[in-house]
Parts: sequence; C-alpha cells; structure tokens
Amino acid sequence: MLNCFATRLLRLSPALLLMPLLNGCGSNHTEPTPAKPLEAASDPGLEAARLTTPPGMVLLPGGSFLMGNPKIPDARPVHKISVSPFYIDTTEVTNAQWKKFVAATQFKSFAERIPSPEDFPGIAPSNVPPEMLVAGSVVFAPPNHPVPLEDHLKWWSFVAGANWQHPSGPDSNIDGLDDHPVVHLTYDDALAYCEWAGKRLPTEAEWEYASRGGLEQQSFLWGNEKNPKGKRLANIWEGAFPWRNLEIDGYSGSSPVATYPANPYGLYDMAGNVWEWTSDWYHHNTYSMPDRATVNPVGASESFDPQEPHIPKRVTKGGSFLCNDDYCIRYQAGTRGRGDPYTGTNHTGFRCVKDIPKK
Ligand SMILES: [Ca+2]
Ligand SMILES: [Ca+2]
Repeated sequence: MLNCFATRLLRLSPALLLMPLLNGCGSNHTEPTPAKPLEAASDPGLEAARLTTPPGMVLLPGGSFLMGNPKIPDARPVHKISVSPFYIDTTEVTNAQWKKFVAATQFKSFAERIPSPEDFPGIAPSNVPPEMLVAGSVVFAPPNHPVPLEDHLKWWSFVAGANWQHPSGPDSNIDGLDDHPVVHLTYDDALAYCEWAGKRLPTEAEWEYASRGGLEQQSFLWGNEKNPKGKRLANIWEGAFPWRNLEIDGYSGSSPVATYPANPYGLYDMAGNVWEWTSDWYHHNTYSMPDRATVNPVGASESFDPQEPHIPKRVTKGGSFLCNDDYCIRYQAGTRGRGDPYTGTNHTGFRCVKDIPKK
C-alpha cells in the first residue's frame, strides 16, 4: 500500500529537509577510549555468534557509549546509552546486492511505481493533478552558480523516471556502479530488502554506537581532526555548496563502498557517501524526553519535525556526499538527519543489522 501523503507534498513542493542548515565545526572533547572490536568473546554464546557471523557483517559486542552531539540542537543532551550485541553490514547496501534482491523477488521500489489517485490521502481522487501520477524520485540537480542556501529547491528536483537503476533520471544508468550504494529507495524499500535478507534496519542508537567504533565523543568518527595529515577519510562535499565541488576526496557523487578507511569496528562509510535509514521515528526532542530509554532505545513513539510538522519522518544517519561545513555538518559524529519515509533521493541508502540468534 502506497502511503503517498508525504509524496503528495513532495510532488507539490519538494519539501526535503534532508540537508538542514547547520554551521560550526567540531571542538575538542574528551580523550578517546580505546576501541575494542570483538575479536574474541569470553562469553561462550557470544563467541559462538562471532564464529557464525554472516558474510559481509561484523558482530559488535554491545555496551555503553555517549550518544549525541552537544553542538547540535536536536542531538543533545549527550547521554549514556547501552545496546546489546548485534551484527551489522560492513558497508552500505550496494547496487549489486540490490540487483540480487530484485532478481529473487521482482521487487518494485516506490520510485518505480506509478501512483494511482487513491494513493493520495487527503485529496479527492478526481482532484489529483495528472502531473503527480508519475513514477520518479528526487535528484540533486545543482546550479552552476552560487545560490542562497535557504532554498533547497535550487538544487533538488523531482525527476520522472529517476530510480535506483537511473539515479540521475531516465537517461542515466548504473553501468559500472555495482559497488556503489543503491539509492532512491524509501524507508519501506530498505525494510523490504533487510527482511528478505533475514535482517532488519538498525535503530538510531545501534547505528550511532556502531559508527563511533569505540571512540568517545570525538568530532569526527576518526578523531578530532577533520583531515589528519591532509587525508580525506570520508566522501563529503568540498568546495562551495551546491554549485562547485572540488572533489578533493575523489568523488562528486557517490563512491564505491569501502573506498575510505573503515572505523575501528571494521565499518565503512559511516560518515558520508550516502545517508542511511534507521528504524527510529524522528523527533527533535528525542534525547531530552523524560521517558527516553537508556538501554536499547527505539526512538520516539511518534515523529515531530518542527520545520515540517505535517510530515512524519524517520531518522537518517551519517550524512552524504553532499555534506559540507558551510551547509550540513551532519556527517560528523553523533549527529542526526531525518527523511520523509516515502521519499527516496540519490544521496540516501541504507545498511542492515541482524539480531544474534537466540539459543
Ligand atoms: Ca566528495
Ligand atoms: Ca554512509
């Protein structure tokens, strides 16, 4: 069942808010604690789980960490959270992996389906404009000159025919991009893949715990220096957003997964490349809610984004190849994004997690 309420709004006015304006860079925090990836477990059950880790995943041992970012209004206060052990994909799901899923299931992603007038709750079917009844997705289409950063419609467009196989529109393709992250998928699309694979989407807490790799409250996932020894450690945007990308990190768009170094837990692209869906509803006050769980939190019971209160959203994490210090610093550690679950874009993907089988 298509829930096109948000898509309806998008098609009328692409209200994305996937790149919120946030200025300011990281400052120093506490010294990192040594990372402790699970190389062996004293617990016999956990050790058995480690020895049967599914291909392409790692077993994270679980534990406590400081979640959040004191500089980001919706990511504070920083608070202690504990998560249980779980498996997580080492990379974003790739085009090659998605192709296998489609071959096995003939799954049609949201962007590949033509909506019907009945798919637009709140509008009488006879009043749905024909231009809304097209399959497509939202594509980054930058201008070639500076534009005010307040108006994201200057660089986002709904493109008929854009989908995971045609990331920039019907004339584009993914030839040679098998190892790039699959994009243009909605939350439900991502969920369908994970369930087919016997997995699930991560909670926001699991994702952040995994992203930090055992480092405590660092500005970046790799430490407090953005480019240590001049090295680029994530695929983000470098240059004047959104019109001039200097590609110092080698890519203006997505990069093959695992192009940049893994974090201490062996996970790639937890900062940048593409945003990643999590299972939590987005609420701007999640972290300060009195009933916020401190063990395995699953997020707010309902969504609220004060900038678009009429659109329920899911939390996204990690930022993308469009993040930069002038406009969106949400590739940095402990930050949060949010997305309309029924809107795919060419800079949002996902990875899955898996529970440890119970004995
Ligand atoms: Ca880049
Ligand atoms: Ca990513």
